[in-house]
Amino acid sequence: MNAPTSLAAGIDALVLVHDEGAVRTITLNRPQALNSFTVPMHHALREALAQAAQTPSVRCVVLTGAGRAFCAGQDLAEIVSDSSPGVGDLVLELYKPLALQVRQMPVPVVAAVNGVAAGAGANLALGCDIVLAAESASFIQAFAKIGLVPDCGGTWLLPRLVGRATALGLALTADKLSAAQAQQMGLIWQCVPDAELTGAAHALAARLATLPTRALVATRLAMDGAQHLGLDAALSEEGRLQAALSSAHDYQEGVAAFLAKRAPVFKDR
Ligand code: T3D
Repeated sequence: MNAPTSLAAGIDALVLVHDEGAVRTITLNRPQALNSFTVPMHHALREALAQAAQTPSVRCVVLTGAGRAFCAGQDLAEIVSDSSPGVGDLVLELYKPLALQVRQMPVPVVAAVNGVAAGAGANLALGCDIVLAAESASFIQAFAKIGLVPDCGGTWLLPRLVGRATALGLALTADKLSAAQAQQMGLIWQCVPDAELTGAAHALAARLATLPTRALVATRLAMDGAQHLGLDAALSEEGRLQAALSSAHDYQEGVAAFLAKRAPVFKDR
């Protein structure tokens, strides 16, 4: 893979963007502070995600961190500075829209967790569609240590990923969880050897990029939406989605390719 290229003047040091084929890799880039979030880094990441969403050639995004960490959550030095907007405003005005933006991306998002993911950094990763982590990576719901509740979607995500008992265990103890433990409890998709993380994440993303993007994203949205529905309503929603998807190119192509015993070429986004 080539060296990442910067996104744009003004925000270039904080988030790096690199395209390889249809896969866009977005790298959080404040390694000196373990890629913890400042207000400018929030803006840079949100802009990078928006640009990926608007670029038709991008069919999958990989989110990772520079250096030895994925992301250590909120920059705690910034929060105590005079210019900080305050904790409540930060969460509502920055973490909430970021978590929603990831969940509403029009392409799959793969987290490649290269090192420690703490606080909002952990929940940013866990909000992605598929989470791969290096063996040496770890996940910490660090909020309890500083007197906060899990944010960036943590209260919603954790019980859904691992159930109430484990979610509360993770959140109340703020214990460090290894990537292997995270995989074992179903918090993440896969833990891989450190040296293989970048290659594995890119191979997975490249594979997702060849699949019917619109159906993949509809699957994520349907599963999220079904959390609020009874079985009857979820079944109806599945029918509505299949009706909409089956009139699109990719369904016609998938069926035609199967019948012709050839590889499909999907293009809807
Ligand atoms: O505004 C709000 O607070 C609301 C929003 C909340 C969202 C949240 O994310 S709350 C949770 C915030 N994050 C944390 O509490 C995690 C704090 N960091 C740590 O507990 C540890 O750094 C780690 C467990 C993540 C890693 O430990 P270790 O031993 O590998 O590294 P280290 O030595 O602690 O950190 C290395 C450097 O990164 C160090 O700087 P230095 O001394 O080399 O100049 C450290 O201060 C800096 N760093 C790490 N995390 C943060 C940070 N600087 C600012 N903010 C951080 N979150």
